[in-house]
Amino acid sequence: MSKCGYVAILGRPNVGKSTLLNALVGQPLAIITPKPQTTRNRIFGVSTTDEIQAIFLDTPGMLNPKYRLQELMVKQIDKAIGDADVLIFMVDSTDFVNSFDRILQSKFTKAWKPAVLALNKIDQVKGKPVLEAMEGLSEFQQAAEIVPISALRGDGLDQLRDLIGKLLPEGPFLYPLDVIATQPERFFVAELIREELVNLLRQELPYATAVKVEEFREKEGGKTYIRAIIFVEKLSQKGIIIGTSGEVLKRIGTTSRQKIELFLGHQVYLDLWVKVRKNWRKKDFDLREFGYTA
Ligand SMILES: Nc1nc2c(ncn2[C@@H]2O[C@H](COP(=O)(O)OP(=O)(O)OP(=O)(O)O)[C@@H](O)[C@H]2O)c(=O)[nH]1
Ligand SMILES: [Mg+2]
Repeated sequence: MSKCGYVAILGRPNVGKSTLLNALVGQPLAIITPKPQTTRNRIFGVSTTDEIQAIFLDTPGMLNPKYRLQELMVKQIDKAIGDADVLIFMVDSTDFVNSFDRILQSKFTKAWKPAVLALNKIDQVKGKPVLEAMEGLSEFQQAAEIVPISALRGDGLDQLRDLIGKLLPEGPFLYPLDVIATQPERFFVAELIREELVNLLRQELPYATAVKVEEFREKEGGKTYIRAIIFVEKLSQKGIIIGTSGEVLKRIGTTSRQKIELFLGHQVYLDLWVKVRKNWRKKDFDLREFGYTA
């Protein structure tokens, strides 16, 4: 009998959840940046082997919400916990005290589902700190096991995969063998542009930007035409993103186009615009338009 189910990856911002999703699926589906709060939606990645299909859900980092977008991010976490058959609680071994989230722990306890604790970034710490972290976390008894991993280098991932395979319920596959992603190409295109923005922009600006793909047209035998809009909250932010004589926007356009072409596997004409949408992070109407829903 085959096994199949949903596996939610949860933890504080920046612990490496998206890096793990990409490593487990073997494709760069989720965007990754050195900054916290990069992921804003649930991202589905399917991994199928002979007998086992695991549908991984990357989630936004757990935080104390201060505005509507962050509230929706926490709702994505709750939804993922509700949908999942197996939960992965990810902690950063370089800072396990601060990355072990108590509220998330209580959500795990209430969900009462099989859980694994993934102690990430072990490439950054050697020997003793890992053991200490594991001792410190031994109170997390709900975890079937604590697995030290490096999502970046791939260490411990076979052990993690085996463990998840054991915990998944029996059942038929939900997706065909060759499916890896379940979200539309438009979503990933918008995310790849946002990845460039988060990487390039400083301070608060990454958090004030959203990207919407307005047009996605495949032309016969040629390039795909994509028109995307970067939304910001203030006119001054628009100025920064465009740059003097447009050089910043040009740079964002060039690098994100290259990434999009790699992702889609063909050439793209990227038409990139910047618009102001005042306080969009606080407005349900705008949030819905940009793809952020509960
Ligand atoms: N050294 C090291 N760095 C890692 C590892 N895993 C992730 N990182 C780095 O940690 C940073 C955050 O990684 P993400 O995968 O974006 O983290 P996240 O948990 O998805 O973050 P949010 O989406 O903001 O919640 C990036 O700079 C990664 O390269 C790891 O195993 N070792
Ligand atoms: Mg992420």
